[in-house]
Amino acid sequence: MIRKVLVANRGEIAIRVMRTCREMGIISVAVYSDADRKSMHVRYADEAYYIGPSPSNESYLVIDKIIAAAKKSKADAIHPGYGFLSENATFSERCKKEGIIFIGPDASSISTMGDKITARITISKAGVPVVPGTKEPLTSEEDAIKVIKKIGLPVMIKASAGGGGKGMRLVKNEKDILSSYRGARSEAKSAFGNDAVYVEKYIESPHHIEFQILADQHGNAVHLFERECSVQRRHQKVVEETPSPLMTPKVRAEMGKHAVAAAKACGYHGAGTIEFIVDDNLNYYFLEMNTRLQVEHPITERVVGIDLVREQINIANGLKLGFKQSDLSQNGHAIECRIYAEDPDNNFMPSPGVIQHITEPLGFGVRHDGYVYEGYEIPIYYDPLISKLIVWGKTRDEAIARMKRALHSYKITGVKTSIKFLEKIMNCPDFIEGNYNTHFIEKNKAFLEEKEQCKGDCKAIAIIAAFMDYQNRISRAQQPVSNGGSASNWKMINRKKSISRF
Ligand code: MV4
Repeated sequence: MIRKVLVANRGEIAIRVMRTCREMGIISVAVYSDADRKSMHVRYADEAYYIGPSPSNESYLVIDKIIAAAKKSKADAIHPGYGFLSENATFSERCKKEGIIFIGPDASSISTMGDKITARITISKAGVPVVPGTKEPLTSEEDAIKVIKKIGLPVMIKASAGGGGKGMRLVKNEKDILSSYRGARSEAKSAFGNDAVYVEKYIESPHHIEFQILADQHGNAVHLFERECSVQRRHQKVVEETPSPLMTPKVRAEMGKHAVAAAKACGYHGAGTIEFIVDDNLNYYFLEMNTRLQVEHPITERVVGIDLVREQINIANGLKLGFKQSDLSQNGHAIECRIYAEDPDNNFMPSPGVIQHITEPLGFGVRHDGYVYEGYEIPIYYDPLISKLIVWGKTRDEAIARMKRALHSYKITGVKTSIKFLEKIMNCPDFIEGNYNTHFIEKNKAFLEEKEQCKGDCKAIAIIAAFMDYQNRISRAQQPVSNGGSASNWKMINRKKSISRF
């Protein structure tokens, strides 16, 4: 049984994994780069090991360094989090070879799903609908023209080694076929070292809906329903919710079955996600599978009532799933907002820097998965995600109201954040009506990018007010405490007040 886990990650996800470890009585081990010496995940862990310079290709991505830290710490398992080595088949294989449990799927599942053409073939054999298109790489320029004309424009040319929007080309006109084919191939070659590309019919205005699955090592698999992830900006998710406003019980059950079939088709075990694109008529097609825990997993945890990291660890321990599909249901509604250190008024430029002040949102139905603290400097080297704000409500309307309340009370100074932008999304009529697809942000650009009226003077006044507040706090903190050793002045004052008031 796993008793010590090395978390090969940083930031909020490293802490999120360690929290569950602590609940399970498992010792947690952090690894950290130069930039992360003062990171919260290092403080939270029971032990921490230095793994090198700040750039991730010299630390968090170096398999040998992670393995060396695992051996030194005598960890018996590694949790990869998301990103970094989480979907690296070589890493999964290496852990196995070293006698360390990889908390995730086998190398073969990762490879099958990592190659998008192989994934399409495997998935469609299992009876899951895939986007109409090719199941082989394009072989030549002539082949590209022939195949694309047969499928019919518009199409997307995609890199087989790609995913998440990298190495994709939308082709609308016949005259653009060759340049798009060449562009996609060379982009794929330089990004992935593999220039295999394939073609899919272009689905106009799709929804991105994904299904969470869990599969044990004994052939049992269930789905934990869907997440609606259509609110995206440049292939970066911004808001996720579950249930999807688009979904019906019938389609949900059908897609869930297909998601489970997809997982079984690649011999999967662990937590995974099947992504679908869905059109307005609820036709759905497999897009890709993510063979890791996802950023947005907490909304599923909240609505289904299952700790996904605990399940990952149990599965890695060789335990059978402790529940059947019929035991699972969706309770209420959950929404996640991703808070980035980015400037929405300046094309979402990353805004690294020192956190001067943070007031985290709290209260009923609110979960805040973060890692920053006052005085912490957000490094330039990694993803600028500061935290994830997750709320629950009995209904979607209640969840939206709660998210607005939580965003309103969330204060961060020192770096620019996406909080104001997220508040605008929560106030956007299309979002409130659940009437949106992957074009939501583009379609509502004017509404979402409207600058605040309060600039100039108002901004100056806000700065003065903040400074006065700061001074006030410092002078209060420095006042000597002297109450003659009896009950505190505060209590006496309040007692008098309360007598006069009530
Ligand atoms: C598509 C598509 C339309 N038709 N494939 C973007 C990310 C990658 N996972 C696949 N993506 C898309 N593939 C076909 N055949 C539209 C997108 C797409 C998209 C998908 C999900 C969420 C946001 C998106 C934004 C633009 C394009």
